[in-house]
Amino acid sequence: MQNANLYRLFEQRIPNDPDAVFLDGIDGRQLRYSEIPSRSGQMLSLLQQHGVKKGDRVVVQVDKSIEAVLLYLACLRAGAIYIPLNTAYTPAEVGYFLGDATPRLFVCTPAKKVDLEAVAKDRGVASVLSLGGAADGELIDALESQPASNEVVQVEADELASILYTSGTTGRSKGAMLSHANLASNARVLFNTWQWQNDDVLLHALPIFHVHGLFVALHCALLGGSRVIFLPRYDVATVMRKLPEATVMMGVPTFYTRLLEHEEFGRETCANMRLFVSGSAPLLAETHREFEARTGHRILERYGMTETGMITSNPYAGERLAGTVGYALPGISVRVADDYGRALPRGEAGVLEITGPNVFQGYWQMPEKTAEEFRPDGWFITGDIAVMADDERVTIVGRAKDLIISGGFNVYPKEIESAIDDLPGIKESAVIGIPHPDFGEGVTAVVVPDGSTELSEPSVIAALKDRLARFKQPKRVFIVDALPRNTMGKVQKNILRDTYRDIFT
Ligand code: MLC
Ligand code: AMP
Repeated sequence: MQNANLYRLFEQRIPNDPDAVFLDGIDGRQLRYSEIPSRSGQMLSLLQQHGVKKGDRVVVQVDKSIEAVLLYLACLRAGAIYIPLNTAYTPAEVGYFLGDATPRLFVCTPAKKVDLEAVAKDRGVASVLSLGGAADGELIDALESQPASNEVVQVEADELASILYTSGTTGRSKGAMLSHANLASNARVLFNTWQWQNDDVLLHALPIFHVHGLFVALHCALLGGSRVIFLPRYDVATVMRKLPEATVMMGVPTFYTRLLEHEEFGRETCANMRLFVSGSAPLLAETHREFEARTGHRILERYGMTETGMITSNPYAGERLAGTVGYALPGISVRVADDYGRALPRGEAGVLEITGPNVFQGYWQMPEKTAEEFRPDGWFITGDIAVMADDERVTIVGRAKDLIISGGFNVYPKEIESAIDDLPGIKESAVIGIPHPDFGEGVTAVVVPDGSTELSEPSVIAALKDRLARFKQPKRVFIVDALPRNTMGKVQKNILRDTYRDIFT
């Protein structure tokens, strides 16, 4: 029987050249392709020593490092389910994920080990190990003495490779279950659509706890046997310095607006570049145009989400149209539908729905939530509002879901409102996204006091510090007497967005 393990696909693509570099860190550390089987095999032995078996969850909140990628590959090989968490999450937030995922093993950074071990113990997690971005921690110490296992556990196509948590409109995060086949199909389709070349060099500055940096970027590189310039984070000066060595970069729109702000950025920096890809948030048409004027490159915008991986892409060879997200990727079907899942005529705005081999297996232990997001005919409801042109080109024009995207990170207003409403002195709150020159949208809270204590903008922000990850915290807080409501009593967020529209510009 064929083994559908995604690792098998990567293994087949390891270049023959024993010196070919996979991950090339700026700290001088490297991982060669020829080392992947043995190094991930050592990691696999370590996982097995900690009792990790097929189907077990492994939750990981670590800085970006070569070892973090090996840990991902080892989980695939073990048939375990890899669950990466945003490094910005507070211990309170991590506690929720540990309780929900009930992992066999939790891996965290050395600096947070003491705090997080207590959280993990509370949630009944058996093993906790530390791994640092500078390749320190218990996991590194233990790794060197491990024999390299050569096992690649047999899995079926629909068995789970990963769970990625994505917040929900109710404020509770949901774990999107992704199978080996989901990930493999999307990797293949992107590799082909973007015409990946043998000598491509990928500049990787994205975090590796989300679809974009972990799956889209790394999977394309693994299929191409490509060198990856592996930056610990996005820092515009380092990106400027390394871009001339690269041929491909993938980023959120903030990556591109920050480059454009850099005076020296221009044609020379991009002399070797073949492809710039943008996604995770809308790229302004004016950014697209300004980028082309400065560099001669038309950024290729694509659209996707955690539950599905990539859905549409502007064409590699055809016209990359600013403000649009292109066409459904091969093998994926999209429709713009009304509230009942009936396809609307071309040119009309409606909810984008999709089917395809990339669509996830449902939310972890939330069958009702899963059922709510699918039509009876099996199409997944993205919650994005789109228009389809006569030639089937898709433009995202809005969101049916109450969601803010800040610098490519999703923030669900409901979760922030609940945290604010729990603070003393607050009667109610409304959280909105306001246009922000750097982050695209800036999280903004409008708060009504209950009069029991003195409230101020800094006091509200300070009170949220330990409750919410930094990127979710409001950049501005406004104290008002009452929120605008319609006759049904619903808060009119559009009025608030209008009132505060210029605060960041
Ligand atoms: C950091 N901060 C943010 C933030 N990132 N605040 C709001 N939104 C963000 N995205 C906080 C910092 O903690 C800091 O707080 C302050 O804002 C300024 O930080 P900075 O130094 O300017 O931020 P930086 O570290 O440079 O990070 C910005 C960024 C980063 C844009 C480079 O957020 C990033 O890498 N984003 C990529 C997200 C991503 O990969 N998304 C893909 C999701 S997958 P303080 O208090 O210290 O001042 C997906 C599906 C798909 O959506 O289609 O791809
Ligand atoms: P996430 O849940 O983090 O995977 O975020 C997915 C959401 O990001 C989508 O549902 C869209 O709202 C948004 N998104 C991703 N790519 C784009 C894009 N190119 N243009 C507009 N929105 C996008």
